[in-house]
Formats: sequence, C-alpha cells, structure tokens
Amino acid sequence: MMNKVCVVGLGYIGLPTASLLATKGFEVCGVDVDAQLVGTIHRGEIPLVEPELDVLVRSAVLSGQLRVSREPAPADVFVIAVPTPIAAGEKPDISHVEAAVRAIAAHLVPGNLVILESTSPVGTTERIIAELRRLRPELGVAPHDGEACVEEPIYVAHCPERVLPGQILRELIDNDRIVGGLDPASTAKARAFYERFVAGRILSTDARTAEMCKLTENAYRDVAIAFANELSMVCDRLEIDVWELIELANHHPRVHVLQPGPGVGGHCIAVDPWFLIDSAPAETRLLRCAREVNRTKPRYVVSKVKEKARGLRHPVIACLGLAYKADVDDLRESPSCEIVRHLADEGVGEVLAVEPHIGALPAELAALGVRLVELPGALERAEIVVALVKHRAFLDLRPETFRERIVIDACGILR
Ligand code: SAJ
Repeated sequence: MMNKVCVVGLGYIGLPTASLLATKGFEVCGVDVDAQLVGTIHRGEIPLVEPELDVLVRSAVLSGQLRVSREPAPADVFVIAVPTPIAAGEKPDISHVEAAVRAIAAHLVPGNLVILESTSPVGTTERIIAELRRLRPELGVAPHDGEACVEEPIYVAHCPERVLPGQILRELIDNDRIVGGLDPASTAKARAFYERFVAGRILSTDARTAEMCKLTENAYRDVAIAFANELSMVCDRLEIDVWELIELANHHPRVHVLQPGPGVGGHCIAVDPWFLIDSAPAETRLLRCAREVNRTKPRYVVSKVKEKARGLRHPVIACLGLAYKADVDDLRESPSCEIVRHLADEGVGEVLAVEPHIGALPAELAALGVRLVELPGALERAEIVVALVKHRAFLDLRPETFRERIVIDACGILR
C-alpha cells in the first residue's frame, strides 16, 4: 500500500522530502551517489542551512524510518529528485535523471510508481518510459497499450517540486501540487501518494503539461524580476529612487512589480527558462531577453562600483552579502559572488565580504585576496559599501551608519 519509498537524490529537495516522508510513517530509503553526503546524513547531520531541517533529518534517521545508501532498494514508490542543470550552450542536461532511472530499473516490480520531481524539459517523463521499456521489456509500463495484461504495470508521473529554499518544509506540506501522469491510472496513483502528506490541493494533469507548468512558473518569475531590474537601471539614468517608485506603483490594485537586485541566482530561475528556450527557440524572444537583462545585472553593478572607486586612491570596498538571496547560506550561481569576484579580479580596490551565513570564503574568492569579515569591521574600514543581499542581519543598518561612505544599494537594504 505504497508504504515503502525510495528517494533518489538527497539534495535540497530529496533530503527534506525523504525526511518528511519518514516522519509521516513511510519506510524510506534515501539514495545518493555522493558517499560523503550519505555519511553525513547517516550521522543525522545535514549539509545545508534550512530552517528546521536539521531536527527533522535527525529524528527521521534516529527513528530508523529513514535509511540512507548509495544504492536504491526495492520500494513501492520511487521518487527521483536529482539535479537537472544546463550544460554548455544552455542545453538541458538530464543525464542525472537518466542515471537515476538506470539505477532503479533493476528494482522495479509490477505496480510500482515512479515519480519524477526534478524540474525537467517537456518530454522527459516520456523519455523515462522509453528507457524503462528498453531496460525492463518484460514489465508493462504505463500508458497501457490496451492489450490484456495479467500483471499491474509500472506507473509513471511527473510531480514537479515547487518549494522555496528558506521555507522548504512548510511549502512541502502546504503548497498545491501538480500531478501529471503518463496515463490516468498513473495520475491517480501519484495523487493518492501525495494526498498522504500534502495539505495543499493536488491538481491533476498530464505529464507534458506538468513539466511545462513548472518551467512556466520559474520563467514567469525570471521575466518579472527582469522587469524590476530593467526599471532599476532606467531609474539610475533618470535619477529616480527605484524602491520608492515600485512601492508607489504597487499601490495600484493590479500592479505587483517585484524587487530589483544584483541579478538572479540559484539553481532554478536562472536555469529553467533555458529549458523552454531550447524547446522552442523561435517563440521565446521575451524569455531570452529577460535572461539577458538578469544575467548582465551583476556587470552593471560592478560598473557602478568602478565609477565610484575611480576617484579614490586605495578604495576599500565592503560587499554586504554573498548568498544568492536573502537569509540562505547558498552561494550557488550567486550574482553577489560574481560581483565580488569581478571587483577583486579587476583590482577595483581592496574587497571585504560580509556574509553571516558562512564560515569561510569560497576558495576562488579567497585566492583573489577577498577577505571575509564581520559587519562592524567592514563598515569601519570601507569607503564604498555595496549592499548585495537583503539578509535579516543587515536590516538594522541605518542610513546614518553610512554618512561618510559611498553606498551602492543593489538590493534595497536602506528602504
Ligand atoms: N529575486 C529578485 N527579486 C525578487 C525576487 C527574487 O532579484 O523580487 C532574486 C533572488 O535574490 C534570487 C533569485 O531571484 O537571486 C531567485 O530567488 P527566488 O526566491 O525567486 O527563487 P528560488 O530560486 O529560491 O526558488 C524558485 C521558486 N520559484 C518561484 O517562486 C516561481 C521556488 O518555488 C521553486 O521551487 C524553485 O525556484 C525551484 O526549485 O525551481
């Protein structure tokens, strides 16, 4: 009765999902190819900062409901939550999904449900089916071809994860979920699974629409952020305070402009639009343009700093925030890191980085002479302060603190 779950990939989505399922009474096998990661989780520790996740993982492991391994094990439900990055030329790389499918194939038995949670280009779930048919031709794999089948088939569905880093556990339970099976039987089976631990609504569709829906959500956000980022540059030119402008415009009942920032980071919003662009290159001019605006925003911030630094002899530049967004420790694809790297690499000045969520700088930044310092020390020494991430730890800063300094506020910290 779908009590045994094998979660393949123990990253930002797989680990919280596996732990949550374990604490909801499922017998969970969490799988990852990274031996070090498996060891860390086995000790009840976590490799990332996410509210309440440490407690959840520890209790899941200690209760014995979550077992971690490098190899999949037989289960009723297989959840694939592996990375789907972009490779050179902005081409989707689904090799981790393919490897996960190969890894679980030998363990499948009739009646199993395979769920792809990784954000994927349209058509990926169909490719999983084709691969399973090739690897296990003796099994019936949904959708059924209509022939009488004595045994149950393998059910396959795409149920994209949609949780926001920083609020993963709450959103795993409360968000509405989209369930797109390769046939109605697969959809129904996946629905029944999610209904056991999701409080949000479960919305049924087909696999292709589910794939496209996830891409649409992130592409929509990319376009909306690009709009805000473009406004910030127009405002610089026209000498208007963009933060005040947006606040005023958002009083209109049908306007909701997002916030400009140093660029768009993370592994999702900056990546997923490319899956759509790759599938329909001629039809995605807007998406490409939004990507361009967001991708070049860090360079724009760097050029603003350079302009200010030009008048100083030995500029000391304090950069507040390295994470890809507020209140997370995640530096992956962080526009702030990109800005700090350029400032140091181009010798614009002595660069001090303040990032309360990390204990050591990435080697690449340290090698360029960037120093990780505490906020008070940075503010004392800096002639230029570049506010990059609106961390809670910075919100108490008052404009008076900066009276003698040149301030470039890329994230609206002073508002
Ligand atoms: N950002 C802005 N201005 C804003 C909002 C965000 O510049 O007004 C920047 C952030 O600083 C960050 C980037 O955009 O650099 C992305 O941050 P985010 O909080 O918008 O999104 P992610 O990447 O952390 O998570 C997104 C979420 N998608 C949507 O909100 C549509 C999340 O729900 C997805 O599950 C996740 O991608 C994913 O895994 O795909």
